[in-house]
Amino acid sequence: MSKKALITGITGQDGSYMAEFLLAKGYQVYGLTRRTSTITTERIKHIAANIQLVEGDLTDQHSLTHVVREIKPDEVYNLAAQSFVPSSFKQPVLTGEVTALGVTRILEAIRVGYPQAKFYQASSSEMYGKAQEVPQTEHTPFYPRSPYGVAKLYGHWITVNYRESYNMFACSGICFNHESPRRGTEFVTRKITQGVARIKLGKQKKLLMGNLDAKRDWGFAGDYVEAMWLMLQQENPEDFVIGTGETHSVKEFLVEAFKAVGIKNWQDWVEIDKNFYRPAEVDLLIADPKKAFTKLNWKPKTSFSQLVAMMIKNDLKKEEAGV
Ligand code: NDP
Ligand code: GDR
Repeated sequence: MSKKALITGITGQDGSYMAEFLLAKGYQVYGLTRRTSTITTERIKHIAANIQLVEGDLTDQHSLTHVVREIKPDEVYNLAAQSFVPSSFKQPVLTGEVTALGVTRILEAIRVGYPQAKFYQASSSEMYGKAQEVPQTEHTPFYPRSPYGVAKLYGHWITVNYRESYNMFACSGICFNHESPRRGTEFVTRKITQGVARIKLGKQKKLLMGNLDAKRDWGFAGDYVEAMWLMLQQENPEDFVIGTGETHSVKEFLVEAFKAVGIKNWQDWVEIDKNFYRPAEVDLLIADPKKAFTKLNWKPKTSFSQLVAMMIKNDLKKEEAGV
């Protein structure tokens, strides 16, 4: 009998890669989607025939309990969240409801509905925020700098708590930034690759940016879903830092993207707009992924320049086709 997996956030970047990955492993894949007035299944339309969508929302306990009871999944990947840091400053309470309390709701659904399910929580390097140590390991103290980071920290600790209180197989991947051609266009990498592609094609004149000095450890989302799966295949539930161990500034990403389309004078096209600055910034993130490298035998396969090239290629193609 094939294993059953339930993915929350299946319509998002990671959810779509996770669904592809699990289908390739022979899983029956179920995806939680919420009711919206416009279609949100763009990222999974190529696999729609092979997955089953079920309706629910992280703010609605009954829907989650019902879905877990019905499916009895072997594995649950909680990838749903209000995941955009600037929106968390504008909607801090909603972010807490979804990104923090939503984790308790899905854990409760598992506890009462099917406690033998293994649970993966999408924790974030944003929990390190004003980083207390460089690079960041599983033991680095947390210091979140946004309502999003604070909400993720709650989700992280409630996962630890359910593991310790109820002996559930529940663990977290503390994932550093991971990007792809499917990244939302509001996040900095995709905003850059889309903007640069449009500039190259003469469709855009300026790219308005915020803080170019922030540094992030950027990897490819397609590589990271494998690490998430590996965590649930371990004998015991443990938390892992997932990242590349390399850091680059937003400016370096910009330079690399303009270089990829053959534009040298990138400064001529970029303008700083203070509206894209955040009330509190996370200046420097860099993972120490040694534990994942050794215990999970996982390594990222995509380099920084390969990632930029992949995203630029995709955006050039999309912009040329006018989609
Ligand atoms: P996305 O923003 O692309 O996707 C978020 C998903 O959550 C979407 O499917 C969205 O559905 C769903 N969602 C939002 N609110 C609710 C709700 N109330 N109920 C049910 N579903 C909801 O995020 P990513 O794929 O990039 O990230 C996946 C997870 O990993 C998130 O939890 C994120 O916080 C975390 N993370 C991401 C990192 C990254 O670099 N990408 C790094 C570390 C952690 P809809 O389509 O309907 O909006
Ligand atoms: P982040 O990602 O906040 O790290 O969270 P984002 O791409 O939004 O920002 C990265 C850095 O770039 C700086 N920046 C800009 N950011 C955006 N969005 N737009 C701009 O114009 C801009 N200019 C500069 C930001 O200030 C920041 O320092 C992502 C999300 O996926 C989270 O859900 C996840 O948990 C973390 O990564 C790890």
